[in-house]
Amino acid sequence: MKILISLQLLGLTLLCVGIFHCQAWPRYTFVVEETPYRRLCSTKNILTVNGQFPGPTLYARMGDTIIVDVYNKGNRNITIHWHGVKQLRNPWSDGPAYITQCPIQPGGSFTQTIMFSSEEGTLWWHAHSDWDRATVHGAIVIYPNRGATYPFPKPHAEFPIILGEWWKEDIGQLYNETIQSGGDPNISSAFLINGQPGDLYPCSKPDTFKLMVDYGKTYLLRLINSAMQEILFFSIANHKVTVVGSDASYTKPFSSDYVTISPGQTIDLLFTADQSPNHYYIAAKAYVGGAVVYDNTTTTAMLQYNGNYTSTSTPSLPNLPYYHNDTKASVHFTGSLRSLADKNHPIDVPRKITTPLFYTLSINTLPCLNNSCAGPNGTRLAASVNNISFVNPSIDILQAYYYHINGVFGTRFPNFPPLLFNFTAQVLPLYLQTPKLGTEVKILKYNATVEIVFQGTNLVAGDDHPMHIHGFSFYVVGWGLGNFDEDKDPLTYNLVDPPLLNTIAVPVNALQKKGSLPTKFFRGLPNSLSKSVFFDEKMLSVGNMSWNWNLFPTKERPSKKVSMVVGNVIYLAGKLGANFINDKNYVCRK
Ligand SMILES: [Cu+2]
Repeated sequence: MKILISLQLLGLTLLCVGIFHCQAWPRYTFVVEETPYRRLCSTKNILTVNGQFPGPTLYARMGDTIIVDVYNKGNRNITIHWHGVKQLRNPWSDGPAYITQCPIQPGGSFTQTIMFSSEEGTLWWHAHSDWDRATVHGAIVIYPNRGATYPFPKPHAEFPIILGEWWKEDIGQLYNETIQSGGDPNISSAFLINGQPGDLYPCSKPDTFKLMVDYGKTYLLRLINSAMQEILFFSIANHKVTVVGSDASYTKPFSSDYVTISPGQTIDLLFTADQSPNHYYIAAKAYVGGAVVYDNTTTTAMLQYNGNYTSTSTPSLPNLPYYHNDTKASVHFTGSLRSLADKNHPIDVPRKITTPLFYTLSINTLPCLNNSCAGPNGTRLAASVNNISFVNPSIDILQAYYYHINGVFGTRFPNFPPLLFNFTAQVLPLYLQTPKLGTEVKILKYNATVEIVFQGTNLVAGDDHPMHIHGFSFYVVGWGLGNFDEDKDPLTYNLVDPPLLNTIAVPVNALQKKGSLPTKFFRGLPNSLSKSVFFDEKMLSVGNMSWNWNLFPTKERPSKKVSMVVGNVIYLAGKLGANFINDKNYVCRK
C-alpha cells in the first residue's frame, strides 16, 4: 500500500509516494497589495501581486502541480483564478468568487493548488472578483514534459506579451460607479503591452516595452489578452507571425500579418527577425463589431534588433486592420485556427452528442426606479443566456452544491431559449428586452457529451461576445451568420481538426443590414476523463456586455471516497463586467 505524506520543507512541498519517490512541488507566494504606479502622467494606487504589474509569471511542465499561497493585504475582497487550467478533481482551488469560493477578505489568505494535466503552452492567472483582474494578472507558461519537445523548431528565446487596459481612475471606484449608474463603464484611457502604453500616449515614451532580438533568430511570443472589455488586433511592423498554439493547445502553424485575440485568450506566435536591423513597432488596438463606444487608442512596444546600425528616426507602425469594426479581418483570423492533430497531439472530437444545448446571448435592460439609470431610456443594462440574468448567490455555489445547502441555486436552467423569436431581426419588440433574474444551474449526467450552439441576439445592441469555459477546453466546430439552421449548419462542422480552445468570441454579424447575428457551435467535452458536470449561467451585466459562465462537476465515481468534489469548475468570463448586485450585499459563510 502506498503511503502519502505531504511535507512543507524549505519552500517546497514534497509529495512522497512510498519512501523512495518524492516529488517537489514548486511553491509561489502571491501577496496582493496596493502599489503606486505612474502611467499617462499621473500616479495612482493599483492592486498588484508582489508589487508587480503585470504580475509574476508562473512556470510549470505539462502535468505538474504547483502551489500558490495567496495573501490578501489589499483593502477589498479578492480571489485568484487559473484561467484555462483543467484542475481535474480540484475545483476548490479554481478561484471564481461566489462560484467556487467565498472571496479572500482583507488580511486573509488561501493556499491554492494548481493541477495541470493536458495543458501545454500558455495560460494566465487573474483576479476573479469585481474588476480587479484589470491589474491583478500574469502569465502561466507550461513547457512540454521532460524529454518532450515543442512541435516546432526550438525558438532562440521566448517572451510573454500581455495586452492590457488602463483606466486613469481607480478600478474599484470605476466598478462601483458603474454598478450605481446601471450604464456602460467609462471607456479605458489606454491599452498596454506588458504594462506600458507606448510611444503614442503622453508621458509614456521612455518606458515603452522593448523586445531585443538578434538578426536571423526565431522567437516565441506568448500573447495574452488581459483587457477587460476589448477584442484586440495585434501586429508587428514588417514581420509576419506564425501561429502555433492557442489556449495551451497546439495549432497547425499558419502565417499571418496580424492576430485577433479575445479577452482571456492566449495565442502562441513564432516570428523570425529577418528584416534589416532597425526598430519596428509592435502595436495593438481594439476590434469592436457592435455600435458601442470604445477606446480607439493604439498601444505600442518596440522590436529592436541588436547590433550596430542607425535606426530610422520614426519607425513604421504595423498594418493593423484599418477599421476598428473590421469583422471580416477578425473572423478570418479566428476561423483559420486548426488543431495540430498530429501523431503526438491527437484529438478526439465527440461524434455522438448526448446533450444538445442552444443558448441565446442577449443584452438586456432592467427597470430602474424613476427611470434614473444610465442605460437606454433610464434603464439598467443587463445580460442573459436563455433569458436568465444571473443573480449572485449568498454563498458560493460549489459549497452549496457539495454540502446540499438548499435555497442557494435552482436546477432549472433551460436547454433551449424559453422564447422563440427571430433572434437577429433588426427591430425587436421592447418587451423581449427584460430578462428573468435567477441563480439557475443545468445539471449534466456523468459522461455527457455536450454540443452548445451560441446564438447572438439583436436585443438592445448586437455585439461580439467573448465566451470562456472554466476548467474545460472545447472544440469549436463551426460558426456562421444569422439564425442557426439546425438542418444546414451541422453539415458544415469541422470534425477533423477543429481548434481546442477555452475562450472564443461569438462574433457580431458583419452583415448587419441583413439583420443577422452569428452563431458559434461548440462540441463536446473533449477530455478523456469524462465528467459529470452541471452548468451555472452567470450573466453579469453593466457595460456593453459581460459574461460569466460556470460548469461544476458532480461526483465522479461516487463510490470512491474522496475528500473533495471531483472534477472541474468552468467559467465563461468574456467581457467580464460588474454584477448588477453589489458585492457588499453578499454574506459569505466563513
Ligand atoms: Cu476560467
